[in-house]
Amino acid sequence: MTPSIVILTGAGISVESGIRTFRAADGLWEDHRIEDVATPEAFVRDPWLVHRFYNQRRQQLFSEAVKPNAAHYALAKLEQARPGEVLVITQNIDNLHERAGSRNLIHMHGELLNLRCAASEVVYRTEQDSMPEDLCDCCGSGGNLRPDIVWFGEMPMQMEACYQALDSCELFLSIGTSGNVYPAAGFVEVANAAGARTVEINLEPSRIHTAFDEHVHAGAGEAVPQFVEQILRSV
Ligand code: BV8
Repeated sequence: MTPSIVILTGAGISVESGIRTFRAADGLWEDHRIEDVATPEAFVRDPWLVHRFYNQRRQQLFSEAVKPNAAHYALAKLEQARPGEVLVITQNIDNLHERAGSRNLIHMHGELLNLRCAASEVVYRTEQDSMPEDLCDCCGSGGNLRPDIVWFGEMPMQMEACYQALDSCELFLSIGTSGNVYPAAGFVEVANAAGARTVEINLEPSRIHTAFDEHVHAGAGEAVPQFVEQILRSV
């Protein structure tokens, strides 16, 4: 059953869970532009810096202060109420959607809790810090493990599944994304071409707000549960 409701989420849905957005950090981390830390070239240039960047963000997930918020729970409730009809595609690499109960979920930019062997492509689940010299079980040597994250200039994950769902959806909901990063920022045009109703829920108009039929400019924690109730009250 192809989902009739496709939901794209970005860093804004996790703000009320205590995770900073890219733009709020002015795109900077330890005085590095995010685009300079989250690239394959950065990893070759300074693997310790890049591992540290992701170790810090991974450890945040285990802090008492970081947990799913009402927006994550509302999307999980919608999926449970409409089995098979809802797909969440998240740009986020945190695990808040899963912890809230979402199951039909694509992490198009990868996951903080996964490492990948660059040689064998084997993916390893981890909650620990990673270091460049870590050995991987598949090769038994060091230096091949990297965050299983899509960096700038790399192809996002499961794009065929994303486009297949977008091509036939009836409702496309974009939540908490500035519309700066492609190909995610182009999803609304695919949904428009499929004749879907397109809605943007974001604190402020995104860079691509004119592409949407409807807009709700408010915090996700308040706006998403309300929007989900509206859907559940309709047919
Ligand atoms: C690709 C993982 C091609 C990493 C991320 C030059 C060279 C190479 C590529 C490019 C280039 N120029 C352009 C590109 C394309 C590039 C791109 O789009 N760059 C941008 C900067 C111009 N894209 C890529 O490189 C992509 N790959 O093009 O591959 C290719 C083709 C064929 C074969 C091979 C390759 C890959 C992009 C993925 C990069 N990885 N994440 C990591 O996380 O460390 S992207 C990263 O930034 C996030 O995942 C997220 O996607 C993005 C940040 O965007 P948002 O989620 O929107 O977050 P942001 O902070 O921007 O906005 C938050 C919004 O929330 C704000 O609007 C705010 O108002 C709102 N908000 C705040 N609080 C709330 C709220 N809303 C609601 N409620 C609240 N409470």
